[in-house]
Amino acid sequence: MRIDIITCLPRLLDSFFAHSILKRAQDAGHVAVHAHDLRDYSLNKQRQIDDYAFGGGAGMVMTIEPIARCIRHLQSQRTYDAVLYMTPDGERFEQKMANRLSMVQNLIILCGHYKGVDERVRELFITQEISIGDYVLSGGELAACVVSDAIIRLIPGVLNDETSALTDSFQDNLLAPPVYTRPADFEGHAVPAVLLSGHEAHINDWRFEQSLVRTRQRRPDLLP
Ligand code: 6GU
Repeated sequence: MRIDIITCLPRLLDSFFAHSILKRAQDAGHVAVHAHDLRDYSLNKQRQIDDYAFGGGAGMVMTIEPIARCIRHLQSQRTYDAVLYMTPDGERFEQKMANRLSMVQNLIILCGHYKGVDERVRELFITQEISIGDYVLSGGELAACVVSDAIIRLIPGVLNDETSALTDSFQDNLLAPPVYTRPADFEGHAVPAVLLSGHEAHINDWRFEQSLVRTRQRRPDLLP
């Protein structure tokens, strides 16, 4: 998979992709992430990428030309399966969407800033608008990182058995069960005995039951 992220703050993305699973996924060739500085596509001497809103009002609007030039440049190199725009008024990002996006080949993610992008960008270039929740971030970069992370870890081969995505919360619309490691007793607080029993069927039953309990308590909206 290839992910091209269009942003006016490319350096903001660097450290996020330079560690842990996301770094290993890139090193192993499962995914290539490229950040593109929108200002490089401005024809303006000041490398300007925003302007005052027609009709007045506070806040700058990101202009269409640099975005169009960047997206068209990328699209001249390869075919993209989706062009995502990160925006608080987009469709809410959920695991189902991550699963679907993890199967595509080439992805563009456009990060918004200021009062957003000229509406014509959305009409002409964007195939899907995504929000990561009902709160407002200063820019789409963090949201692009969130979406990329959720997608990349689902690419076959990125996770090993130990980190398998199959046992994640939400993968079966249930929250994950509690987990424990050594010591078996911490200051009188013992690990549930069933986990030390070595009885795999009992352990699986217990985990499923705990998933149900946890989901009922914390996220009853996930249950049918
Ligand atoms: Cl995708 N962008 C911004 N700026 N704020 C958000 C968001 C995205 N999703 C939730 N809040």
